[in-house]
Amino acid sequence: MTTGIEYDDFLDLEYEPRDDDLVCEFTIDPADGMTMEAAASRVASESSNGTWAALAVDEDELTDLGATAYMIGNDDRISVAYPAALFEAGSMAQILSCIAGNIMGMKAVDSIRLEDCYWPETVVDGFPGPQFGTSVASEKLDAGDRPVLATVPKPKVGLSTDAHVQIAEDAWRGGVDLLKDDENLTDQPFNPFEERVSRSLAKAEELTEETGEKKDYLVNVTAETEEMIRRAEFVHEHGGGFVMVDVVTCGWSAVQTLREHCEDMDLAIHAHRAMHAAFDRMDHHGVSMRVIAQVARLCGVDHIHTGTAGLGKLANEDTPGINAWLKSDLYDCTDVLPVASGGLHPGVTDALIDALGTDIAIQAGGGIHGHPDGTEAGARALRQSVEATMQDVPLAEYAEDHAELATALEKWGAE
Ligand code: CAP
Ligand code: MG
Repeated sequence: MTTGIEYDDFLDLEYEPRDDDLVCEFTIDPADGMTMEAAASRVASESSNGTWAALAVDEDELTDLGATAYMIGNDDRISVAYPAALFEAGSMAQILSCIAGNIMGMKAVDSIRLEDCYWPETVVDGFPGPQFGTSVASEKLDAGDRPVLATVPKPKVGLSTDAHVQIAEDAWRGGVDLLKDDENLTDQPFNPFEERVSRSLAKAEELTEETGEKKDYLVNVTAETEEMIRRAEFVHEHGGGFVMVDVVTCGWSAVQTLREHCEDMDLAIHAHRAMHAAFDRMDHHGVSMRVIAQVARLCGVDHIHTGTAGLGKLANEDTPGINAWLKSDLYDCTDVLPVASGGLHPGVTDALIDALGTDIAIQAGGGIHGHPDGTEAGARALRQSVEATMQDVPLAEYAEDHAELATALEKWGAE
């Protein structure tokens, strides 16, 4: 017997999602003349197994993989439930082609934003998740209960390898745990990858010995996938414990492949997110940072940049607290270490920790290397600002007998 599948078939306000449905919450703005219901059913249809034409299909041949728009709530929110069987196990590319694919450009909506997802066990099981997550603070570093501190040499590109390694040495000696490559520093002739990595990691070992605190390096391995794996192996062979990857620009499938290789090498993955704002900056269209963080977590990153709670230089979605990002009613990613970065300096540390807690990494480039007395003093100032905050002492008071912090506060002020 044949039957027709039409847009209306994808709306059922009585439907109760099953435990193994993948549920997506979207904000939509229906096109002129389109009701919320009509737009919602089109979203569910086009992101699962419907299309614009009513299809006559043989019921015996049809596996029902249709999604159901089952809730139309306040604030233009709709909820859509997708049967887990719609998805290929372990393929983030395939999942996103469904739930954040063609529907982003369909004429039935003037705008549409994927805000949050519930990822059922059956889908989660296809992915590795983080290998270390927040445990890097004590398992791979000696940060203990305080935030992990990282720094990215500036200028972000153009420094010679000599200058890069010198900055690393100064920053580690001053008290940061991690050196980090900038996103546009990979393997350029002025600072080639292998020389930079081997020399910096050798220096990290020296400084670990000298300071008695584990020093390591977030090495940017971002590249074409096979080359990226080769670079990760190079990091491992030279004693590094971390790699950094720009997850949006290099793509989720590449991140998944990297994660697989990192398992064997015990490498933690630091996720930088350049280009995320192309998806999440507009509050009415695209994909929220929350969903990007969920996707990154499933693919297996250990750290992810999540913004600065409004204290830094970059426009972020509202970040009132880490839970708002990494834990929603639908999904919990709090085993991933959130990284606050972008325009940070010692004067905002107390406000930052107040907003985000201590289970974070604080990454500062300009806020360390722009210190009037140089990188080592800048690193000391950042570390002192963390000590003050951990001891509940106001920054200005702590600065009275901590000269580097005093100079930083004078230069950049405090929150
Ligand atoms: C910060 C940074 C980071 C951004 C990423 C930069 O430098 O190195 O890439 O913070 O942003 O290149 O701007 P500064 P986000 O510390 O000198 O500002 O964490 O929001 O993805
Ligand atoms: Mg950067």
